Amino acid sequence: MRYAQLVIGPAGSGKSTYCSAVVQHAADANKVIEVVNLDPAAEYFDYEPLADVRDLIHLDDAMEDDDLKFGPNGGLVFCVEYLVENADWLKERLGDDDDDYILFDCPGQIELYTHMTTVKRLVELLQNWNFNVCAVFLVDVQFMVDGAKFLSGTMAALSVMVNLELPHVNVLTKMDLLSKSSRKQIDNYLDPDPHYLMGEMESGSRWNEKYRKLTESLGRLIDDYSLVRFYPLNLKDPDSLGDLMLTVANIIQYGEDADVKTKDFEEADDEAEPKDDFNLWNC
Ligand SMILES: Nc1nc2c(ncn2[C@@H]2O[C@H](COP(=O)(O)OP(=O)(O)OP(=O)(O)O)[C@@H](O)[C@H]2O)c(=O)[nH]1
Ligand SMILES: [Mg+2]
Repeated sequence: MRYAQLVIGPAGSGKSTYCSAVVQHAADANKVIEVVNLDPAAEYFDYEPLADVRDLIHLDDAMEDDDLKFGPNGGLVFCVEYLVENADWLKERLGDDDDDYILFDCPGQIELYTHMTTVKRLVELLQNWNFNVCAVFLVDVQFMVDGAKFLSGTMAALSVMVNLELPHVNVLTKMDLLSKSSRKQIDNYLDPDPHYLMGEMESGSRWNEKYRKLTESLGRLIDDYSLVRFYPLNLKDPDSLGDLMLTVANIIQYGEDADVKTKDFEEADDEAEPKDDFNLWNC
């Protein structure tokens, strides 16, 4: 079996930063996790990619082509479709190692995940290549700090879950940026009480006044069926990332039947305790 996280979410939600942090966290535990950059418009990330879609197609190729004449958004969708049409390119770069663990750092265009089918087709390819895939949907917590925004972020997460039909973890990123009072507010949402959310939304916009019952029903639906939960991630706290990695590992069954890959570090001390391969994250 092979293991994969499909790292998705809106623009700037922290996908590439998350991938780097996971690679580092794994390396600290003497494990190897690779990252594939699937963002044809990526300008900066600080991991060394196993494969980079820009070697196949770059957003500029789609925008500067005299026949295609795409703008940035259509161009990005075209690039992802082009990748799926040329899946052999990706397959070759992924190799055929058993038990490897790969993060796919995806573009930040939300419609790719909420209702388009291209990413779903990509996932099916990965599954055909023997990958156990978990979607990790990242949302910047700063856009979730009030009842209406939280509900709207929750609905976006739900659309992605319904569209991709994958095992799925929702993550609130950049928790380190929250003030104490905002953190308290988010804590209230994380253990969702629709009445609390509704209370928050009472005052204010015309939308809330006009569609209060609709909002109330949505809040109750999500709560009654435990449809969407968010995991708060603070990258400044190693335990926070460690706990999330364990959750994902359980979902994709990483480590249950695998000889987990370890780096070929030199043995510094003959007396050192042998490493337990199944103690995935030493956390
Ligand atoms: N303080 C803080 N900043 C973060 C965190 N994660 C990401 N950032 C910052 O947020 C910005 C966007 O992060 P990226 O990792 O590039 O986000 P992305 O989702 O890959 O962005 P796109 O690929 O453009 O959609 C960068 O300036 C990061 O340094 C975090 O956990 N804490
Ligand atoms: Mg990125």
